[in-house]
Amino acid sequence: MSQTTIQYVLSRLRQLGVTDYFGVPGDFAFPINDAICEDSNLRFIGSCNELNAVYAADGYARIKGLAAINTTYGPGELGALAGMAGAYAEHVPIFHLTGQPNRATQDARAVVHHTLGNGEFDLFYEMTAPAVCARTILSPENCIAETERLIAAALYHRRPVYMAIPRDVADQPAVGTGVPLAEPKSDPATLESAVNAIVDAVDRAKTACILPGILVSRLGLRQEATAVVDASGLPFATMTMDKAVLDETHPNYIGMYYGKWTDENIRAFIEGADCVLAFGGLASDYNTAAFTATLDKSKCINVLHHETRVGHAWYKNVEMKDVLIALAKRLPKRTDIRAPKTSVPPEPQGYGDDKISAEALYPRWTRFLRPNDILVSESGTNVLGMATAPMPKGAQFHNQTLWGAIGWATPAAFGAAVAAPDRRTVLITGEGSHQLTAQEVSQFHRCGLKPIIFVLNNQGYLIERLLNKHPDIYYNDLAQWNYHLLPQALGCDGWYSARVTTCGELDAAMAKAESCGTGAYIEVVTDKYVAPPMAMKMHKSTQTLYKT
Ligand SMILES: Cc1ncc(C[n+]2csc(CCOP(=O)(O)OP(=O)(O)O)c2C)c(N)n1
Repeated sequence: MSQTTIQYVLSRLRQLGVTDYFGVPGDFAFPINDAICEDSNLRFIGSCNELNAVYAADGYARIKGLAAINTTYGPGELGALAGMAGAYAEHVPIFHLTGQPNRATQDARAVVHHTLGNGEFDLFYEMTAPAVCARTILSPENCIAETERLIAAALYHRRPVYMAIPRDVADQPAVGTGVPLAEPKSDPATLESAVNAIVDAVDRAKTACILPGILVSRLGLRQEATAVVDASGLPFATMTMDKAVLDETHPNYIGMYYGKWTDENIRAFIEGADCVLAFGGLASDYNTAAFTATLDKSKCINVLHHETRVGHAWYKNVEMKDVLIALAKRLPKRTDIRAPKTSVPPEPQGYGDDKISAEALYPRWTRFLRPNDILVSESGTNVLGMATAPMPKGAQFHNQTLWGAIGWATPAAFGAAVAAPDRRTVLITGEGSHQLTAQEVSQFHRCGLKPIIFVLNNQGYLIERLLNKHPDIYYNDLAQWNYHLLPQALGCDGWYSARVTTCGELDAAMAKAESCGTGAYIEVVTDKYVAPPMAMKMHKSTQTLYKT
C-alpha cells in the first residue's frame, strides 16, 4: 500500500533516527498529530508551549544529531520561531512540521482562526524564511522530492528546516517515488592540496595546537577528531561554545582557551603557537571572551564543514570528515611540544552555616559531576563558573553560547534527557532564566525522567547587573518565586526538592540528590552579587565586548 504524504515524511525522518516529536497539538495539525500517534515507533511529546517544544528539540538534537517538532498554524508555529532561529545560529538541525488549513480554505481566502483575517495564508511561511535553511509547503505531488530536498539541506547545513502541510494534504497518498539525495563529496585533488598544506604547516611549526569546535559534535565527528589528536600528539584546548567537544580527560587536553578571562599560560601558549589547527571554530564575542582572544589569522587553519582555510588560502568542496580522516593518517606525531596544563580546580570553600559564596559553589558543582553526565548550563553567571570546570570522562557540556536566549536550558535539558534516558542529566540555571520556561520541569516527571536541577537564586539578573552601568537598576530585579515548591505544583510527585542558603545545607542537598533515586530540584540561594571570577572579568571587559 502506498504511503500518505505525512507517513512518507515520518518514515523518512525515522530512518534518520527521529522517533520523538515535541509539540502542542491543534486542529489544523490533527492529521500530523494523529499520524505520529498511530505509528507505534514514534512518540508525540506534548510540551507546555511551542517555544519549550523547540528548545526541547534543540537539546534532543544536540545528543541524537537531529530532532523534530510539530506545531499548528499561526500562533503555534510562531511560538516556536525564536527557538528555530536559535537552532539556526547554533547549527542544530530541527524539522519543523506544522499543519495548515485546507487548500480549499486557502484558495477561498476564507477568514478562519489563526489567521490575521486578511485572507493571506503564506505569511507565516514567509516569516520563517531567515530562521531555516530550507522550507516548503507540501502537496501529494511534491511530497517525496521536497522531503528529500529538506533532509539534504538540513544535513548539509546542520540547520533547521520548515515543512507546512495543509490539513487535507497530510492523508492523501504521496505521489511518485524518490531516492535520498547523495551526500556531498570532497573534490579529491582539492582535498589532497588542503591536507598537504595542513601537514606542511604543522610540520614547519615549532609549536602547534588544536582547537576543536562544536561543529565536530554537530557532525558526529568526535571519533575522527580524537584520532587526529592521538595521531599528531598535538595539545588541544577549547573555547566555551566548544567545551567538552572532545573528552576533557584526554591526556592532550590543556584546558579552556578563553582569551584574557582564563589561564594566562594557556592564552600565551595558543596565541604564541606557530600553527593553530581549528576544527570549525567561531570567533564570536562570548566564544572569544569579549574578543580578547586574538589569534593571528596567518597562523590559523580552520577546517570547516565543506571547506578549509589554511592561513589566507581557501580550499572549497572539501568535507570536514575527509580532512580529519586524512589528517589522522598523514600528520606526523609530535612529541616535542611542551604545553602548559590548566591549573587544578580549587577546593570548595566554606562549611556549616557559612553563606554560599562563589568559592563555595562552583568547586562543589565541579565535584558533583560524574562520568557520562549531560550538563546543560544556561546563559548567565553560572556558565562563566562552569566553563572552567573539568568535565569527567564522557561527560557533555551544553550551552547556547551564540544565540544566548535565556529560558533555553530548562526545556533543552528535558530534550537531552529524552534523547539519553540512561544518562544523568544535570541542569544549572539562573532563576531569571528559569522563569521563562519553568513549566517544562513537569515534562521530566511525565516522561519518567530523573534530572538533577539546580536553580541559582541571586535575586535578579546578575549577569545583566555586571554588564550594566547601573547594576542596581530595577529592571534587573525579578518577582521572587518559591522555586523549591515548583516541582510539587508541577506534578513532580515524589521528587526531592530543597532550598539551601548555607554550605552545610548545600552539601546535604547534593548528597541527597545523588542518592534519592528520583528527580531532584535544588534552589541555591546566594547574595545578590555572588559571581564566579570569570563573570567579574566580563564585568571589566565591556569596552572590548561592545567595541564593534
Ligand atoms: C530571551 C532573552 N531575553 C533577554 C535576555 C537578556 N539576558 C541575558 S542574561 C539575562 C539574565 C539572566 O539572569 P539569571 O538567569 O537569573 O542568571 P544570573 O546571571 O542572575 O545568574 C538576561 C535578562 C536574553 N539573553 N534572552
